[in-house]
Amino acid sequence: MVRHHTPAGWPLLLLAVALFALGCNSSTDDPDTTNSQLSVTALSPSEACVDWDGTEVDTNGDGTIDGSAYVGTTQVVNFQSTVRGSSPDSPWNDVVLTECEISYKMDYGFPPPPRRFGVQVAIPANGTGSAAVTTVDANDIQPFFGAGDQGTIILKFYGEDAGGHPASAVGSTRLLTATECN
Ligand SMILES: [Ca+2]
Repeated sequence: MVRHHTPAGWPLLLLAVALFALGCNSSTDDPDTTNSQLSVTALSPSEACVDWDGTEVDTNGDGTIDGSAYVGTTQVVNFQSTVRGSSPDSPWNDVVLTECEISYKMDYGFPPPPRRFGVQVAIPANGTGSAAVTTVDANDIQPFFGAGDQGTIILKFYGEDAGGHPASAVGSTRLLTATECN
């Protein structure tokens, strides 16, 4: 069944447009942004070590070493929430981050492609949270990294607060290559 627009719907639409315009005019409090300011306080370990030559392994089980296995790099990312405004500890300012985007800047040479994947990090208002993140994918090691390669990994996190306002956090870590990582 097709519904036709009637004039009765217009006043409500105009009111909605007016309220939206009013909200945009407020320079001190953007209604579309969370009051929780998130910062990445530290990564552990602080640098991403890439074991560029892998570990020699017996891939077919015949007792002789015939290939290399590569292990990705995992780091724990720590977050701190700092809430602005009158009710800093309100649960409405609790944030859940649900997506991580990682990109690479190499000092020399080509970087691996950026990666985007889901995470689940809860950061209470004025509290802290943490998540283990694979900062270097094992599959990227052989094609992109060699001896002496260095760069920077940029981590961007996206989510929203309990009121549905978008929230984000940005961090970075140094990428170093070695033949053995702890
Ligand atoms: Ca190695």
